[in-house]
Amino acid sequence: MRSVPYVRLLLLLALLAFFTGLLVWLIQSFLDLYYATRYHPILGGLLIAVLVLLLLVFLAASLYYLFLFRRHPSEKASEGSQRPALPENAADKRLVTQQNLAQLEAQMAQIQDQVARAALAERSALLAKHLAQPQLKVVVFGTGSAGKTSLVNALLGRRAGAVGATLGTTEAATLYEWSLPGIPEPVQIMDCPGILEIGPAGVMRESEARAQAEAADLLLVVVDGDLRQSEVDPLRQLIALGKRALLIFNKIDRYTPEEQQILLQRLRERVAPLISPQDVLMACAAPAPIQVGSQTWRPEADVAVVKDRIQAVLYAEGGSLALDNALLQSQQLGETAKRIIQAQLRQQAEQVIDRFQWIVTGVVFANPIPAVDLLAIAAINAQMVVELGSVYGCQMNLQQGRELALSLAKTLASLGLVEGAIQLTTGILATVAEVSVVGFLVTAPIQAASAGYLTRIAGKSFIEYFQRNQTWGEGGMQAVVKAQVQSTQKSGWLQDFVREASKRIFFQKD
Ligand SMILES: Nc1nc2c(ncn2[C@@H]2O[C@H](COP(=O)(O)OP(=O)(O)OP(=O)(O)O)[C@@H](O)[C@H]2O)c(=O)[nH]1
Ligand SMILES: [Mg+2]
Repeated sequence: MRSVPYVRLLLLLALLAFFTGLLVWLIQSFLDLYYATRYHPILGGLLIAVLVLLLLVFLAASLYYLFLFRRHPSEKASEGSQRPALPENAADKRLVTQQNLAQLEAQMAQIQDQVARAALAERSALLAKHLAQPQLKVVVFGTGSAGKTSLVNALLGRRAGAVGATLGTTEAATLYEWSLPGIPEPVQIMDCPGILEIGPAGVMRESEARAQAEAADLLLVVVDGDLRQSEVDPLRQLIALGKRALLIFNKIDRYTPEEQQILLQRLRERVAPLISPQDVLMACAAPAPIQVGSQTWRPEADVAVVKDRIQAVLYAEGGSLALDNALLQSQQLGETAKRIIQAQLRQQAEQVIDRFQWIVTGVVFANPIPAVDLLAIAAINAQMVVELGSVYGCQMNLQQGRELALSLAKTLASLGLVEGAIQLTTGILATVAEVSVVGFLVTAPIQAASAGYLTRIAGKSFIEYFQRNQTWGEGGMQAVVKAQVQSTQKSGWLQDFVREASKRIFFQKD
């Protein structure tokens, strides 16, 4: 990957050298011409004028491309920053969260899937409740058997969850009330299943743990040794969401004091600057029993440093952590609702396309002509455009639909898609039909199936157009159409369609 910029630079230098050579040759040629014609009153002046004009055009083109190049990075930067900047003060955070929740109400009204709508409504009501009466949720997150449950038990001072030497002891996230003196808000602590475990059950548990971590006000990330890169990555993602985290180095009784210090230092370096050094702490949540002669001594858990730090963080930042979290949750709920609505609209739009592709196929089959008639197809597609527009909330009349359908038909023709469609459908029909596919008899199925296929490509392209607020994007209509052709061919849709059309229309036995 790193070699790409060098290759580009070399190419640029080679091009520059080439164009400089061309320019020198051009100037030389002009000078030769000028010397040859300098005593001619008109020709000499004309040559100078052409030369000046050419130079001006060259200068203008260079300036234009320089402008494009300079504009590009800033545009990219604005695309990259997907997350909107968070408001600074508490009142604004609260206000934006409330606005997001109000917007969510409107989004939910559009969702037809009752189950999805009820789930969103429940989460939204819970969030509104938390906004009115803040609660603080501390989520314990980390790899399997790192001692998460042991830490929760030690912090709560009771045996709340089951502890075991094998991975996957905790199968579901569990929430406990935690009375922490000095914190105004009620505090809860959640024990999560471990991450990075193999097998389908492990993957499911991990996704639950991640979802819980995303909803945390404060994260306790538990490790029992050096952090692996695979552990740093999820942590990085959570912190990028704005999560406040403490890193707990547990099971320190397994190391000598010198080893503990070396490991602690290494952990602090690994997570800097995501987590500051004072938030990387050592703990001994369930020390191993020690055999002294015939006696077994069970040392006490030591999590005092961790508890003190949690208290200090929640006391100083609890209110703002809860607000940040509520804001994040409200944004995520909005994004979820948006995704559901988009999928719903796409499904409705697909139904429209489905209907029109069969209408076009039927009409063309009933009125076969020697060639695929794009104008006739466009006339029917005009109505499809109007209906697709209305799915995406864009009211247009039949005339506007006709214009769009016509310009798309022209693009289909210019891309050679009509010939392509005929070739493809002929090939498929040859395998589908029992009779050999030659002669006039099969012209109608070929024309009809091609017309149905082109209607689908047109319809799918229009979905993209309406989804992008009635624009074709950077590559224009051609790029959208090409992408639809590729994805339709990859999906094997045409084979199924021709087979289905053969059964339903072309070769139906009645
Ligand atoms: N030596 C030592 N062992 C510990 C310590 N904390 C936990 N353990 C042991 O580590 C093992 C795993 O502990 P758990 O608390 O069940 O770990 P977990 O992270 O909740 O594990 P899962 O729920 O399976 O993901 C148990 O055998 C604990 O006794 C510690 O501080 N020192
Ligand atoms: Mg556990």
